[in-house]
Amino acid sequence: MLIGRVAAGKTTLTQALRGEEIKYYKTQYVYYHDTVIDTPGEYTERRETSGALALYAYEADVVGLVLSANEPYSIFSPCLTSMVNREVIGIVSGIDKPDANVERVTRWLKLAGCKKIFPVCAITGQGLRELIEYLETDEERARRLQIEEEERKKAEKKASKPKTKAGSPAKSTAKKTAATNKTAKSTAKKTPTKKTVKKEENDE
Ligand SMILES: Nc1nc2c(ncn2[C@@H]2O[C@H](COP(=O)(O)OP(=O)(O)O)[C@@H](O)[C@H]2O)c(=O)[nH]1
Ligand SMILES: [Mg+2]
Repeated sequence: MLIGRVAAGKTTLTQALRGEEIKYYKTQYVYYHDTVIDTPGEYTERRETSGALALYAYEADVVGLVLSANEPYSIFSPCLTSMVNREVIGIVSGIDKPDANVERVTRWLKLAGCKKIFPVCAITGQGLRELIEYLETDEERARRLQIEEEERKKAEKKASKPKTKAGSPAKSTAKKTAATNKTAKSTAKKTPTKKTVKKEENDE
């Protein structure tokens, strides 16, 4: 379950983790996807609703505190994780931002009590693999590796196929590029994380 203030990057990260097209969507309520629970930033920010997140946290295996790399301050209070009876990890989002200060945000998440911190960029995909590998179960890992191996073999076979017709190298290159894109997309789609990030919080 992902929690964090408005615009921390929770929904974009949810889309990236699920291999979906990245597009802006304002989170209206708590969304239960198969492997990720996305929450509205207002729930974290507002005292009246932050308590509700503690209840939603019971639905998750892991809670992810999401803090953008360019935040000027942290909304997560020190030792926050001690109030959560689920594992809490830190996620530094938007590490690609020009004014990112990953080191400072990492410190804040550690101060909140997070032992594992994942710096990520949902737009470029940087750091997502580490996060997915950490959250996936053994069964999911085995399935992902199998899919990746199959995709690799397919790509190898395609690359080693002798060209039957002379000419049109541009066309053949274009085809390979499309295949590569498709492969990446399909691998991401078939590689959901199961452990979800769950939240808790509430510093009342
Ligand atoms: N540069 C950059 N922008 C991001 C990243 N993640 C999210 N954003 C942008 O930040 C804005 C808020 O993202 P969103 O996922 O809706 O935040 P949420 O309110 O926490 O769900 C959107 O305009 C996203 O495009 C990232 O990793 N890098
Ligand atoms: Mg959102």
